[in-house]
Amino acid sequence: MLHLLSILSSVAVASASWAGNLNYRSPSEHHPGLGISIHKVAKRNVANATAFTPAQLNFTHGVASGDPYPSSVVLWTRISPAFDDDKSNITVSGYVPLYNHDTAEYVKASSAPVCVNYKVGLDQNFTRVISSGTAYTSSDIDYTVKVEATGLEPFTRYYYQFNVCNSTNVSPLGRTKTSPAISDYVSKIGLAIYSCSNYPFGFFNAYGNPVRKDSVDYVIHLGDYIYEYANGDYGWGQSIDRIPLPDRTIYTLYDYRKRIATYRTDLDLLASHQNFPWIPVWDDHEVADNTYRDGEADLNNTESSFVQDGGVSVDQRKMNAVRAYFEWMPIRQVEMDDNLRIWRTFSLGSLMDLVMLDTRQYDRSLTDLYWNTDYVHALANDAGRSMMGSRQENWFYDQLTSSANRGATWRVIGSQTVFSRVNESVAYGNVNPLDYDAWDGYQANRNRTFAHLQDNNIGNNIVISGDSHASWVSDLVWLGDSPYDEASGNGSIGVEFAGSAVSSPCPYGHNITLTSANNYSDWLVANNRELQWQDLYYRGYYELHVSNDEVNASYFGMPTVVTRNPYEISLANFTVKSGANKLSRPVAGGVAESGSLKRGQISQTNLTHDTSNGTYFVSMFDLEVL
Ligand SMILES: *[C@@H]1O[C@H](CO)[C@@H](O)[C@H](O)[C@H]1NC(C)=O
Ligand SMILES: *[C@@H]1O[C@H](CO)[C@@H](O)[C@H](O)[C@H]1NC(C)=O
Ligand SMILES: *[C@@H]1O[C@H](CO)[C@@H](O)[C@H](O)[C@H]1NC(C)=O
Ligand SMILES: *[C@@H]1O[C@H](CO)[C@@H](O)[C@H](O)[C@H]1NC(C)=O
Ligand SMILES: *[C@@H]1O[C@H](CO)[C@@H](O)[C@H](O)[C@H]1NC(C)=O
Ligand SMILES: *[C@@H]1O[C@H](CO)[C@@H](O)[C@H](O)[C@H]1NC(C)=O
Ligand SMILES: *[C@@H]1O[C@H](CO)[C@@H](O)[C@H](O)[C@H]1NC(C)=O
Ligand SMILES: *[C@@H]1O[C@H](CO)[C@@H](O)[C@H](O)[C@H]1NC(C)=O
Ligand SMILES: *[C@@H]1O[C@H](CO)[C@@H](O)[C@H](O)[C@H]1NC(C)=O
Ligand SMILES: *[C@@H]1O[C@H](CO)[C@@H](O)[C@H](O)[C@H]1NC(C)=O
Ligand SMILES: *[C@@H]1O[C@H](CO)[C@@H](O)[C@H](O)[C@H]1NC(C)=O
Ligand SMILES: CC(=O)N[C@H]1CO[C@H](CO)[C@@H](O)[C@@H]1O
Repeated sequence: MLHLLSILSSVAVASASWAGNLNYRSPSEHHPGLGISIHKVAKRNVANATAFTPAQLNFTHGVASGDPYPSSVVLWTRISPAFDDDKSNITVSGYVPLYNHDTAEYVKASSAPVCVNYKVGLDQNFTRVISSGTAYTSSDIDYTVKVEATGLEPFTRYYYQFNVCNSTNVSPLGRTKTSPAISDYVSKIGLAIYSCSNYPFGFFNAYGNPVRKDSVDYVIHLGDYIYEYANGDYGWGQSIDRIPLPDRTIYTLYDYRKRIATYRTDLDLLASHQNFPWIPVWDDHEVADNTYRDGEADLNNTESSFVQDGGVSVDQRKMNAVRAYFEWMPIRQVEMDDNLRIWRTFSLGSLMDLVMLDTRQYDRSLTDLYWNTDYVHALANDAGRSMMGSRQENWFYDQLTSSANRGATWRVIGSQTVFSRVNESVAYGNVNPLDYDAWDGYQANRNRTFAHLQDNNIGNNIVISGDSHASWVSDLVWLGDSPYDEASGNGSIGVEFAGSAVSSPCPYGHNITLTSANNYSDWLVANNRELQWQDLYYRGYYELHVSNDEVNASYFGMPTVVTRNPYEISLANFTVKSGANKLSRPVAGGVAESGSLKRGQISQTNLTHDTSNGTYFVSMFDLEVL
């Protein structure tokens, strides 16, 4: 208590440390309902501080890092007197009820803030501390801590650790890596790319495998990091002892916090956050199913559900979801004044620019809400439709141009949904054969993207996408506009790698057999000219290894996700040569393990590799740390 008062007696120091926790400004500093008044919180805590002893506090959910820049990186942890999440929420008026964990009541009187130090060093022993600082957290932000460690060197591996101020209560040891400086030459960058991790449908083994192999530099998540459903509505958590809490459809701020916190108990997810910096974006399920700018599929939003806050208008449920996401994810707030902005670019040396889009929450035109599919189908080719909104679209095209102008070898574009046209009439029927919630429902936006690349002669484009729970590898082709030869790949202006789900089930049948899945894949590959390989059966992820001469994509399938295990199967490997703008032929070297490969073989050898095998596994951390 004494130390606490002494820290806070220096107003300047204290407010700097409060502001140092980015979550007090999250997601927007300038809108009362979307941010927290640091001044009020600091004052409240000075008046009635009841300090927790270090022994009462736990680092409940490990550590994480993300959004690497050449000289800084975002570090995250949670240090709390309770494992449970905070039940207080922010109302439009700015009133902050505080939850007292002992009496289980909402009270006005405050608990004391928690003070943490963090340090960053080049080795695990912190022989030399390169960056350090102090930050506060409190119930207002669910006891999360998010700081930016600065003064770092480009493309360098660092270790970091938090501790409760003036105590030996330390967090797990984290490892991270800054990005290369914008014009530096880098020979190779490895990325592990994920989407669609659904807790009650399986263990997140896919997250753990690159940790065990130590095979990449950064982790990309293209969204559906959590799902909003009750287990009974979408999940088989009962059978694998993975019930997502709170076990109901989630709406409130507490609900979203608790749901992310539950996911963040998966040991492989924790290991990935602890070992690699993440660059994530959201898709729809971070809020709800099939969201767009103004609504979602399972709730008809009304005007009164929208919170008006300065120039900002956000649906209340979306606001809760966004707030919890910013509290829990190690990401930056690119632009505090633009609510919901998450789209951003990472320049990774002269090698590549990674352009991360938000084709979902920010400013997407009406989507397929299931009762309006015919209508959205009718609109799908309307010139006015956008997945991003004009502000983000203009920014996107500018990013592509400036990336080419600065001479970055590759442009990697992170999209939530599958970009390429996919005729799925084999599953959907002939009336509405496309997925109108994906880019097929927003053809004008896709055309504008193609036109921009084509008109400005911008090559070496790789689209990465998720959302679909299946793997799709295609030449990037403006069908109907450019002549395309599916055998040679001529006429393509890039490649799309769409990845399967970490654990969300196969879209063609939750417990589909391999034979049945591969039969569907055969149909899809036969009826979509630009689609070169497709697999429905395996849950998994892929790695992208980018060098100046070529990009290699390696797809991995999980033999099973109903147990925690370190096994994986190599499904297919692809190469894109610099300047070729298409998949190298023969695609996948002519052989894939599963699915369907155009002009190629399916081997089905089922060679399962153990990623915990000694030659792969270099772990200095105890994965069972929790
Ligand atoms: C913190 O962790 C310790 C040891 O794991 C446990 O005994 C204690 O109950 C935890 N405290 C809280 C507040 O969760
Ligand atoms: C401090 O606690 C006292 C007694 O519980 C209460 O009356 C007062 O309102 C509190 N002050 C603040 C600023 O919360
Ligand atoms: C860290 O310290 C331990 C024990 O003092 C020592 O065995 C280890 O080699 C050191 N590691 C590094 C990277 O300096
Ligand atoms: C805020 O918390 C109260 C009390 O739990 C709850 O009734 C209300 O629905 C919550 N509102 C939001 C927006 O989360
Ligand atoms: C939303 O409104 C549409 C049109 O009135 C209706 O068909 C649909 O069932 C409603 N959905 C929900 C979830 O209430
Ligand atoms: C989808 O494929 C089927 C079978 O090849 C074809 O009959 C149908 O016209 C296609 N639909 C579209 C929109 O391309
Ligand atoms: C998109 O491009 C295709 C191929 O040129 C064309 O058929 C379609 O009408 C275009 N749609 C829009 C909205 O530009
Ligand atoms: C599918 O598999 C899961 C996990 O093993 C199981 O819980 C579920 O009951 C199965 N569903 C069906 C319809 O067989
Ligand atoms: C992919 O490449 C790796 C490394 O060369 C190899 O071990 C693996 O068998 C390949 N997978 C397939 C399906 O060809
Ligand atoms: C692959 O092999 C494992 C172990 O032999 C087996 O359990 C699994 O069913 C096989 N998977 C397929 C898709 O054949
Ligand atoms: C690695 O795998 C090989 C082949 O299965 C096995 O012979 C070897 O013992 C394994 N090594 C370890 C450390 O598990
Ligand atoms: C006695 C002591 O070590 N006090 C320290 C407690 O922590 C704060 C914040 O890190 C330091 O400023 C004090 O020196």
